[in-house]
Amino acid sequence: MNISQSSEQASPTHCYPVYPLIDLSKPESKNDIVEACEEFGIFKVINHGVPVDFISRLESEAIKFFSLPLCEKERAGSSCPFGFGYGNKRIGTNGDVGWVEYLLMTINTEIGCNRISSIFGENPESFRSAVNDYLSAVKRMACQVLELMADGLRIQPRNVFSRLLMDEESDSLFRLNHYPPCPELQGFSDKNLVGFGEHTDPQIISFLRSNNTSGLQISLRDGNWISVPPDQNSFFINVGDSLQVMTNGRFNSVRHRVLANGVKSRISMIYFGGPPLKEKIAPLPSLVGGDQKSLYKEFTWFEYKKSAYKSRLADNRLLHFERI
Ligand code: GA4
Repeated sequence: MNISQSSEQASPTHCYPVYPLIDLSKPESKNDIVEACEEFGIFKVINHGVPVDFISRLESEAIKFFSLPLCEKERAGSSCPFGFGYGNKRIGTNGDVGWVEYLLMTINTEIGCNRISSIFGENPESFRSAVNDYLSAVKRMACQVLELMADGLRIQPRNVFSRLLMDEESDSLFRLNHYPPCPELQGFSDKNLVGFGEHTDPQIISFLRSNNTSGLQISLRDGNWISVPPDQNSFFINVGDSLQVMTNGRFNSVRHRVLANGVKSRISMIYFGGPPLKEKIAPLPSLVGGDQKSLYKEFTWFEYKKSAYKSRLADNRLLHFERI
């Protein structure tokens, strides 16, 4: 791919060590989580309880998969309208491109499972079990984090957010991304190539883990971009649009992007926790009233997802759902 075709010129970045670090083994972390979601919409967690072995098994499966010849990876490609399966450079279905290849999987449906078997033609079982073990541990952590969040916001019941991800109809996704090193960037510290363009995640919350290669950046409220130093032993958790709505704008669905690297491969794995399709998303009653007017119209997750998949990556998807 030609750099000049694929890279939108990324705006200048700053590198402050600012994003919050949360230790999940400390019960008082609930207040820090709320503060982090208000201020940044992203935080890093340690003592997350996801076994190192689950992480390294999945990372090796991912490396094995991305090392296959293109034609074999393409066997996991899909004709599904939402673009599940293997993807290369094209992101979504509306013309976005990036310096990335990926596997996108639904989690709770048969379709997701069937695709996994077609993805690892030779060895589906080891791949499937690596994904399942990893996801069951990440979901446990997700539940803990979302309940701490409700506690920190003083909202009852404390499963108000976590029940949406634990529901057996939860519309959650899992994504493995591979950002290959781009030789044309080597030796040019001033050149940027967009791996995955700026966007917010439409779901409730996302749990990202990567290898030790940099690339992730977040946009601060003032519009400046900052780099998030990689940490392969931690998780980065970010607020999605649906959680921004449920908290009536108190939490910030963080705009983020990934820049490609000239030398090292970046591998990331992201669990996107989404609600069931029929779930109504609206500001929680306890967060509106008095001075706090509801900022968003109610919508079902199905409606929001449909509108998100018609948008371009960088669009502000919540605009259509704001109350005027
Ligand atoms: C961003 C978050 C997830 O990666 C994703 C992405 C999806 C895709 O890659 O197909 C979208 C993007 C994401 C938001 C707007 C639409 C849909 C690409 C795109 C242009 C899987 C998701 O759910 O929304």
